[in-house]
Order: sequence, then structure tokens, then C-alpha cells
Amino acid sequence: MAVLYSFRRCPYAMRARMALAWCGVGVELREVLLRDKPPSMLAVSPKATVPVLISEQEGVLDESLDIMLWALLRHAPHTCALGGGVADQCALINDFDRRFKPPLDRYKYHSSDSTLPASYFRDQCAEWLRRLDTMLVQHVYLLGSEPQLLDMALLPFVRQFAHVDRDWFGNAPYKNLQRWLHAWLEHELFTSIMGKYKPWQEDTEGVAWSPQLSFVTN
Ligand SMILES: N[C@@H](CCC(=O)N[C@@H](CS)C(=O)NCC(=O)O)C(=O)O
Repeated sequence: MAVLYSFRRCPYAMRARMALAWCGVGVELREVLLRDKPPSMLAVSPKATVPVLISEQEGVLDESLDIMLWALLRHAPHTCALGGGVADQCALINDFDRRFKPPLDRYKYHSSDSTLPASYFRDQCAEWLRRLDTMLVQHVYLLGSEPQLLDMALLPFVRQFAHVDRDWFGNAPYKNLQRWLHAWLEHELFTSIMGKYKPWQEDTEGVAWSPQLSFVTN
């Protein structure tokens, strides 16, 4: 069984766990404390970020998108998960990670020393929110009637954005995105990956993690 070093609240780890759950891929889950990362994780991935997946087939994968693709391409029986053009979706995800995440961090952890107000960074994020809202005008999910890689990859970050100022997000003119987020937060695929686990201790067994999703028909 592959090993996944993960941190419950990390949005990158969330997207990896969602893809694994979606594809019915069980892992040995090792919950990490970011302030006290296990030496065995640092030994295989000195860049020291979660998630990290170690599998027999691929060795070490320490980028969340690579872990999602590993899960989807190796194990996905759902053709829909591979539809919509995986390469195009990856390009969008990389663009989102580059452009949305930095202002999100500056909005969420706004420093009183900053010469720019938090709203400046919020508005930078809002350009993406507008785009996503438009994509959702005609569909339940970003690319159609079924969730795709793109939905799972972006959801944890949109959730983080919304939680910075729930009133602002709730009153913003992104009704489709609000509906999408709300539905995801109640979706079994999301709730199944948010279990709480004690931090893993070196030289012990991690948690045998294998969410059983009622809607998945392997
Ligand atoms: N590009 C990486 C980013 C992963 C990342 O930055 N994870 C954060 C946690 S959300 C982390 O591990 N940061 C290191 C730290 O805080 O020490 C990926 O997609 O997996």
C-alpha cells in the first residue's frame, strides 16, 4: 500500500486525498505536524512540503497535482474523471496555483505592516472567482455534470478564501460559486477526507485509510 504524508488542513493535501478517495485508492496515511515533520518524510522529500506519496510504482511524488494524476490515471475507472482534457485541466490548475494562492495568503494572513489593504489581495483573488462563477452558470461542476480533477484541485482554496470573511463571500455576486462550494462542503467526497487523526510517530503504522464512497461504482 502506498504511504501518504498528509496534513488534514493543508489544501494541497486535501486535493490529493480527494483524488485518492474518488479513485478508491487506499493508502497508509501518516498525519504530519508541519512544525515537527517526520525525518523519514524529509529524507525522501527534502523540500519538506505535504502531501508526499510513496508508492512502489512511482517512488516519491511530492507535488499534490502529481499525486492526483497518479491516482486518476492509474486507478480511475471513472472515464468522467479523465474527461475534459487532463492536460488542459492541469494547465488551469497550475495557473490557479500561481495566481490565486499568493494573493489568497496575503489576504488570509494580512499583515498590519502591509502598505496595501487586505481588500487589495481579496480583489486579486476575485478575478478568479468571477471566472469560476461564469464556468458554473450552466453546469453543476466546473466542466459539466460530473466532478473533475479541476473541481477537486480548486475546491480547498476557494473554501479557504470563503472562510477568511464569510459575510463578504456570502454577499459577493458569485451565486454559482457559492452554490458549488456549499454543495462540495456537504459532499461525501469532501467529508470523507476530513477525518481527524493523531500525528504519526516514526516507526509506527500509519492509519489504513480507504474511504468507501457510496456513489463510486468500481
Ligand atoms: N506545490 C506543493 C505545495 C505544498 C505545500 O506548500 N504544502 C504546505 C502545507 S499547506 C507545506 O507543506 N508547507 C511547508 C511548511 O509549512 O512547513 C504541492 O502542490 O504539493
